[in-house]
Amino acid sequence: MSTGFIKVAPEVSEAVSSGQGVVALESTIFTHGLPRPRNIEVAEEAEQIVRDAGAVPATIGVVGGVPTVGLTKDEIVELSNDDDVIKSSIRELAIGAVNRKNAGTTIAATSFLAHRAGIKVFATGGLGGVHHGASENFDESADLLALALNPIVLVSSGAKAVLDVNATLERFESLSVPIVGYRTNSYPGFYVAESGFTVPHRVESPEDVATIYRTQRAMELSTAVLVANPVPVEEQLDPTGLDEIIERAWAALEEQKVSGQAVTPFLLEFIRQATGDASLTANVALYRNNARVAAQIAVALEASNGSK
Ligand code: PSU
Ligand code: MN
Repeated sequence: MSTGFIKVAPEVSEAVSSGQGVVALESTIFTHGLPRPRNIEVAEEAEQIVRDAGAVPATIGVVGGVPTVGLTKDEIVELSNDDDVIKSSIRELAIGAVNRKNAGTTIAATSFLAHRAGIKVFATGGLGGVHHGASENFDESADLLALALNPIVLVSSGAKAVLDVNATLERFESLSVPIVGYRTNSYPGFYVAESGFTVPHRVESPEDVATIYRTQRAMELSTAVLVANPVPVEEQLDPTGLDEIIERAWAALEEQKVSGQAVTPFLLEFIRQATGDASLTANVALYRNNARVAAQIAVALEASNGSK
């Protein structure tokens, strides 16, 4: 199927039209968020987890400038190994028509493309959000506005630890994007189960999420539903010393004058090195867990569709 500007893999378009559960997966996580060769393994494993839970995975990225929903294994490998791969948020999508580059799509771009392809559920690791110092440097991820404009269920483990979590939660409130804790009252802290902030609402099951999503759609709201799913406590990063590492990451960012799209990958990589890969282990663990829960929600959504 082609919608004119995006390419959708046959397996994905068939699953969407026949009412099978489908889960979108982003590609910035493996083009810019994880080191090689782990990135390819994690991308493939996430797809397998979705399949094992009875849904169809649709990894989304840009191949030679073409936004593609449902990357093949070869395309995942190509993007993962491309030294020239760019990071595409929504504003880069049409530029691909000119530069013809491969790109990893962020949560913002992936949400947009998934929704255009009729996919309702999306699993990721950690959300983009408001960076520290945003009142002066205006660094707020495009993920925020995109989640106000693209109705999709997004399963994540909270905003990335390097962000100003309080400001991020305030912005989601302003944008009318609901956040529900998945079997928790705590807003997750990405690498760790708790950020220190609470969520106003909690849900207990994939069916609860499906009901909220369907109700929002019936109301014709354009907003996403954010499902905050914490990393399992036994797999979380040891929080001892984490604050100090994050402080050092910010200092290095300022010293090296990193800005724009490079900020998030820089901070994540700094933390990985400073924790001797422990942050990577936690990142992979939470992503696996999110892929599984997202697939359960996708299946529940289609089951409730069928009974209507
Ligand atoms: N979560 C991760 N690793 C990542 C990202 C999220 O575990 O690499 C990516 C997502 O694609 C997210 C992006 O949309 O970082 C946010 O980047 P920015 O702050 O530049 O908007
Ligand atoms: Mn930014």
